[in-house]
Amino acid sequence: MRRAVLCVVVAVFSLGVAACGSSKSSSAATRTVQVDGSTDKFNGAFLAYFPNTVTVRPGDTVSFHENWSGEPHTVTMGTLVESALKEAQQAGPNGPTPQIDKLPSLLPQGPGDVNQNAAQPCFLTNGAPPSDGATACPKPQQAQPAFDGTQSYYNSGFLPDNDTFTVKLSPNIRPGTYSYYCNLHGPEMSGKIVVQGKDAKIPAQSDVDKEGTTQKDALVNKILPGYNAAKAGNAQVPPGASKNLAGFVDPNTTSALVNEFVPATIDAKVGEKVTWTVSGPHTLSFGNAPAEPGKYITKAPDGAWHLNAQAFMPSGFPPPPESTGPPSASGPPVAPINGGTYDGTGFKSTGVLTGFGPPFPLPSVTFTKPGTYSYVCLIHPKMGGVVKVT
Ligand SMILES: [Cu+2]
Repeated sequence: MRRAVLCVVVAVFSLGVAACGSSKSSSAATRTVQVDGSTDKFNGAFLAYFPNTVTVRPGDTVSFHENWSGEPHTVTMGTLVESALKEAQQAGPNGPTPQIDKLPSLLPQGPGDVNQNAAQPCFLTNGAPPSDGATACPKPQQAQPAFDGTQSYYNSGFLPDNDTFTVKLSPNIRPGTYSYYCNLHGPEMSGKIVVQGKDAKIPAQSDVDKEGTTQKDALVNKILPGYNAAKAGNAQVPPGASKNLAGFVDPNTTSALVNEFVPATIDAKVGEKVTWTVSGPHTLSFGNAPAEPGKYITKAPDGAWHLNAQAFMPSGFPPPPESTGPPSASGPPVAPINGGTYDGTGFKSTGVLTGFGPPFPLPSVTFTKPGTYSYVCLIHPKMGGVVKVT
């Protein structure tokens, strides 16, 4: 009798999901994790999964929902990833990560196309994905297999806007913790699937959502003071840099990027050289662009993903400075890139410039005619600004 009452109580509180007594085991649940995200505080990107840990049971499903910010992501797991992430964690932020380095990355380090071995879905029972970026994994013979925790490589491939990568967990997966990461952004963008026993009670989706929001808000709150200071004209920039910002990154919070030009409107005189400090990866693109902002990766009929190379190449600007390795505090604080003059004719673009520490790229343009010049970043949607020249 007592047991029956308890059964009802449990059923009410868990909406009938939890197992009751020794009756049938729980029915399978789906839990959704957000990939990247947005905030009403600024136009930005989050190199994170929200929440970064999700708890499920064998037979459940984890759905990864992509929120397109212009930063391309994947959800990539498997035993090769597991051991590479463990190594990276032990090595620390600047330590060597040979195992991660051996796994394919969505985009090449320098110029080139999307790497198909990282950008196309790949489900390998054992062995490594092809090392040649032009070669995709063999297509699965059947539908995407359930994830059983023993596959060597299990990769969503590139996730376009609003896409969902659905990971059905095998009923036979062993309880434990399974890690995944974004094969472009590396170990710093990673998350965990915690698999409990098959009769365990797991957090409801509303709790999962709440935790994700809390984690995202924490990132927003860390970056807001610096962003607000920049908006008020008090940007903290290295010596020789400009207070006109193309993007803002807090050095202590690299999982969040502000993708805005600050200030949004720059006033300049004819003949004045206008200079920006680039933080994060951006282009400054004037005139008719070869691609819409954020729409630089497209799928070919054969399933391959391709980069609009023109959108990423400089036009009317010198080539971006060669990267000489990771950002270093001892090097020069800025790298000036003189874009010459512009009178509003034609397409003029810096190409992709990246600043995550010194030397910050410092592109400049001298406007030779009065007018209002709009410009955008071709990587990040809704990242635009105006230079008013009088
Ligand atoms: Cu941008």
